[in-house]
Amino acid sequence: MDLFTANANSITDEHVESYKKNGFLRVRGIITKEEAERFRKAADEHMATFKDRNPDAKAFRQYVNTWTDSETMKELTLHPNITSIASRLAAVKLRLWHDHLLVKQPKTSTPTQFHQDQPYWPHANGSNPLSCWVALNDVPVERGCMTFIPGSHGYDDLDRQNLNDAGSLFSLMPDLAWDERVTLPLHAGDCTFHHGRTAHMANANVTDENRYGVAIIYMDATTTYTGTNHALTDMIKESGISEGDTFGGKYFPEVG
Ligand SMILES: O=C(O)CCC(=O)C(=O)O
Repeated sequence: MDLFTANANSITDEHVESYKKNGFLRVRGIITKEEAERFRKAADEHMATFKDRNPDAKAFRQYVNTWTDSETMKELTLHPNITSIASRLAAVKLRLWHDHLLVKQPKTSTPTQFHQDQPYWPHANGSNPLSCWVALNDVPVERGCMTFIPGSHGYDDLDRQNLNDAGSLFSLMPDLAWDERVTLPLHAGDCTFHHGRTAHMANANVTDENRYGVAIIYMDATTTYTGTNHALTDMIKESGISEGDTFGGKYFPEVG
């Protein structure tokens, strides 16, 4: 079921129940098309200014924590429509984990294969993390929208899966290969929310335009650092956070 909204006031208990059961929810028009276009332009500037985190990756170009480098992207990452709905869905106090701009380039990008996000994160003591994936241009199936496996957030003990390997998730949990899959195309300004353990993938971009998505990730405010290495290790250390500490400080603000 979709939510048609500009803010958290329109979200009903039914939407929350649907998110809890399936592990994802599509929200139409979480930002306006005009806002999406402004953020898309800021995304282009960002790509022209900053380095791709992993230039050898084939699935997408990735820019982590755009919000700390760009005042415009910060407006998106801390957008009240997004943080308020995230808080309502998670039903716990949240803090920002990080954002990342994910751009699939025309024709050359490969699919982002099925994976769960949470096994990638150096997190303990938080079981309600979620991502908001906002489309900054129209993202039909052919441009690389996301597909989800309903209920897969119930698998909370799987090892990290390889998002470049189509068989990785299913080698760990063969039953999931036979479950329903839900593909959710997005117009510019729409988004999907997904739980940190909901299995998801995105198709290759076979169109002539970039696919612009920004994933904004929130974690329980109680989340502690496991000490494992991550793209954000420098920011974690700079914040004075050591193994076993609760996240906090300027890079990990409470939201909602
Ligand atoms: O944008 C993509 O291709 C994948 C995004 C993703 O895996 C995520 O936001 O968790």
